[in-house]
Amino acid sequence: MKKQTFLLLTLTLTLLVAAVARVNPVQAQADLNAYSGTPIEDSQIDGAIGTEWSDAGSYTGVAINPQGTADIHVKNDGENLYIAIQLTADSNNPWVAVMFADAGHMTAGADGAVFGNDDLSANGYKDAFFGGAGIVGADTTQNGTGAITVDSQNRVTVELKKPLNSGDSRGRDIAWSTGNTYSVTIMWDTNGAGSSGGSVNHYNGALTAKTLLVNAEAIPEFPPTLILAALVATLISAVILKKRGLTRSHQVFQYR
Ligand SMILES: [Ca+2]
Ligand SMILES: [Ca+2]
Ligand SMILES: [Ca+2]
Repeated sequence: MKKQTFLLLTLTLTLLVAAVARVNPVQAQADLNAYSGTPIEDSQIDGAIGTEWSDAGSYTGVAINPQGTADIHVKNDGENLYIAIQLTADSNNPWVAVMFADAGHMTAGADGAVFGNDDLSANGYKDAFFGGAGIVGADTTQNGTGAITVDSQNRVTVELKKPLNSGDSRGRDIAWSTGNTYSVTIMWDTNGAGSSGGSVNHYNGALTAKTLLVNAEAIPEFPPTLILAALVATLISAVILKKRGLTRSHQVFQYR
């Protein structure tokens, strides 16, 4: 290998390492990072995940309550918080709830988003509040938009658009701001009290909460230096391969 080629390779590798380091900035670790992103229209809160979530923080296999895991997308636009949750239930009539508080059984005074609860909104969303174990009510002033769909495989999709600060203190609505981390508890139920057809009770098991960062920053972009470094590396490889190829064909010619 020529000295110049070696130097170029070294430079390229250095650039690559620097670029990769930029992709993973050191920051406070929250379970769910609600990056700053483009607003989602109310009409796209329809219980189907589309490209409206492409600039969200996306997670797979997140443990939820009382059992199972979910795929989750979260972002904010400075005015609203957006959450999408996909899980597989054991019936086609579950309810799903996000409690905007630390882990607890319907913590008194906590704000909530409830989906598909037969007592509140059988196939839809209610802005709600919790009043302690077993007590949940719909806010007098409904804020935000939500949707729930359940397919033939009991795959449940929930989408929520909720004001970061609606000003509705009676409905216990969150008053959140960007740059801060908060707790959320995600739960589901299929064995009664607003659900049916399954055996999962949200009371069972130890409840766990997730931390959620309302990030003022957008999701880090693919750095231009990384693209440049990759292009240079490809070019060098191509040149080396071409040289080797020429040498080989020359040798073959000599053996004839
Ligand atoms: Ca949607
Ligand atoms: Ca509320
Ligand atoms: Ca409200």
